[in-house]
Amino acid sequence: MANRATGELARREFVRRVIATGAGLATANLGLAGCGPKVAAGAGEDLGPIEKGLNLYLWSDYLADDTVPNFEKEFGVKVTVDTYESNEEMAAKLMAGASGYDLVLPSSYLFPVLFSKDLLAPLRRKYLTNWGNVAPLFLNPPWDPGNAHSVPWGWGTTGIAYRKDLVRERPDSWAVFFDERYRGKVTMLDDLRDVIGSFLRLRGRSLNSVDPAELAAAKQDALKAKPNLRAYVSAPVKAQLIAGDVWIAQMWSGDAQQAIAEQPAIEYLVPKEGGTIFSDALVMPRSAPHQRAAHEFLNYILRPPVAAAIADKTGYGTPNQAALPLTRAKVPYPTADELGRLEYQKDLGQGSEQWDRIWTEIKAA
Ligand code: SPD
Repeated sequence: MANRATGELARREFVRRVIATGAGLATANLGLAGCGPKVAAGAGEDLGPIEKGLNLYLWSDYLADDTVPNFEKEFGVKVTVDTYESNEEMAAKLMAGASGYDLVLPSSYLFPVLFSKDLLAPLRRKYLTNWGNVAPLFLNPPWDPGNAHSVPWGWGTTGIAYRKDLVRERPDSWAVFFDERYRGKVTMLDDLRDVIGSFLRLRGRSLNSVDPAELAAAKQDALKAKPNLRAYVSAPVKAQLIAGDVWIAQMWSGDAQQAIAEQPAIEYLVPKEGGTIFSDALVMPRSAPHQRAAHEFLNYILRPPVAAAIADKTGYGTPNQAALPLTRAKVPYPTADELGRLEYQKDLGQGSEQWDRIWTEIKAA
């Protein structure tokens, strides 16, 4: 199935582009002031014996095939996995009171919202004996001081994947979505932050802008692109790109690498105007019913071979320093300088309503 050699080449190209584009987590301006957690790392009593079940709520296509089966076998725990396609879908479910989940996997910009609703339990570091494998870049991030509530899972970028056998010119600008030659053959992510954010970047604006005029312009751009789009679609676009039904797709880097592994004619790039860099991390809701099993799972994914297998299967960068030499692609971490043209998504605060309204209008048009 996967063409490993070509996949590795494409990954190196991805890394080269991240490196050519891409500020350390600790220095990134994430707009998180006043949004921090209320409890310090390691707080809480002992968790007791491991439970028999574990309920995960994760982004789709973000596991290696053997991650869950091997954990179930070793720990005698039955794991259920529900998946989602966007941070907003997951947050809506948690905020509506979904209570059975033990671990969920938000991107960094969602942390202030989850903290503001007091949804996250502090982690007991004493159960995380493999914590020392986390790369320094992912320690003490601004969105979770002291990593008190999260274990980093993966990082990546938002860019463009395209079929180089079907598209003559390299689509290295977000403006490609205006090109009528590709009508019906292009898709954008079903994700308001990435769609509106990319048109803000096209005009040289921050992808976290809450300026009404800048957002109005981004909306107009999105409406201009919409007639060309086959759909707003996230992870499921992989199959359409592999089949050649879609030629150009806004995609997350790892999902693009998964498609490249199946179809070597696909290439991934970060547009010249720049784009998103994201970091996703596992967190435990306060309502988690299986907290000891959750900690065992967190410690398990901190094992280098487990983290390496996840990175290799999913195409996302691993925050696990000890796993890096075990991965086929050995994706190095971006430096502060390299991150210059990439931007972390921030919580939009009061601006969220404006973004939501614009997104609803775009989708309804
Ligand atoms: N299939 C896994 C996708 C993970 C994407 N996470 C971050 C998205 C940021 N907009």
